[in-house]
Amino acid sequence: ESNIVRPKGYTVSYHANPEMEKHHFGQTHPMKPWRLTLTKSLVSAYGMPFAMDNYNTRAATYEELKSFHASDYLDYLATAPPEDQPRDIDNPDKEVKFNLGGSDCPLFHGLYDYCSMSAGSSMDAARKICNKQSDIAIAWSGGLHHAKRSEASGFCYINDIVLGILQLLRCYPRVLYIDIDVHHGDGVEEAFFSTDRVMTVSFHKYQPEVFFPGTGGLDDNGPKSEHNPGAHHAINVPLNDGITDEQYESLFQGIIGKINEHFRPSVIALQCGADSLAGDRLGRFNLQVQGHGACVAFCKRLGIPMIIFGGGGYTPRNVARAWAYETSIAIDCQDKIDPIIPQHAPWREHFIHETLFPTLEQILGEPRANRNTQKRLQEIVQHVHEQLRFVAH
Ligand code: VJV
Ligand code: CA
Ligand code: ZN
Repeated sequence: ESNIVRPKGYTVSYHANPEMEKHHFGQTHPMKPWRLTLTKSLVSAYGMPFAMDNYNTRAATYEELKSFHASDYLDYLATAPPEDQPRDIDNPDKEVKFNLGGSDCPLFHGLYDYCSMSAGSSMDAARKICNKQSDIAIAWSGGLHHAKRSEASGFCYINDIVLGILQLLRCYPRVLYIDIDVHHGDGVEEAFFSTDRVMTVSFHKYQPEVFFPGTGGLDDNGPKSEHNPGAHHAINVPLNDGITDEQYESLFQGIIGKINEHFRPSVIALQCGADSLAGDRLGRFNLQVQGHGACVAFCKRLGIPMIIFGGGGYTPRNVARAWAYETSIAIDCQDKIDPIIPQHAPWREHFIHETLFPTLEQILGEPRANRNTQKRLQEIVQHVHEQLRFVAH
């Protein structure tokens, strides 16, 4: 597509390691690394790589991973026998301790390579932002927001976001982390609980006991002790099933706009989990590609350097649509691309409906009931604005 050209005045970079996509969590596991291949094929079919710097990234080293993770955890991750191998009789307690080997976080072949490739792409993106070689750096293979220092959780083993933000903190005073995955970004929130240099904001479905991970209530704003500079720097936006584009956009703009004024971030880290889209296998929202993308567009208009991560997303054709559209927003060609998916796009048959923007009726047949009242959404915005009175920079 010759109409896709480099944006004027700023640089967008795309960071990926094609080896990562070849890993499998298991036949019916919801996480399918292959969705990254589908995303890249759409991005390429639209000619978008011509408008970006494309980096084939290396895996993160053990030392790089150690800037957040504990070495006993990394050692076990690197050496644990895959599920179909004989069990490790010397370490019966380690799988339990590190939450490895259950159905959410299986020990699959090449696990350590997969993890270090995801982290490598995200860290490369962060470094290009630090060096000012890039203004918007895209790492769709990252966004694994549940991983803890010494524990795997919710399909996440290595927290590439925390590693990326630690890079950014070397060169920028304040980082705003925004998470639009349908799940709470608990791992990132916890990692930066005690600093006022990172503000974390997660929008998610919240229904403790029923929906993973069960944290991220409205009043969860960071430990409230006297001497904790990180108090009030965790913002949570707990939502119910069925939220629509219109509601989500107004909530996002009301909250992120205000946070931008008060916190004055020097850089944004945006996790774009696509499981908040309608029709996701695990998600419960009614967002369309347009509404999801509007969050990216809003952040871009703030005119601050930005890293864009992937995250969840369990209906691969919808993940690829959203992330391809969001790539087009980054390079400012969203109004030039044809909504009809190009004839020559590989795997075009996966995109039933053949458009980047299927309607809710096309996606769901019958839309999911919306359990979010305007009154509750206004209370949430009110609460966030009150938190921000404690935040001054
Ligand atoms: O709800 C949970 C934990 C359980 C224990 C494990 N069983 C399978 C499910 C209930 C309490 N885990 C969540 C984890 C969601 C992780 C989301 C990750 C992200 O999008 O935020 C970022 C990448 C959960 N929900 C659904 C499943 N697990 C699930 C796991 C499976 C599965 C079906 C559903 C694992 C294997 C197989 N099917 C074959
Ligand atoms: Ca979230
Ligand atoms: Zn998720």
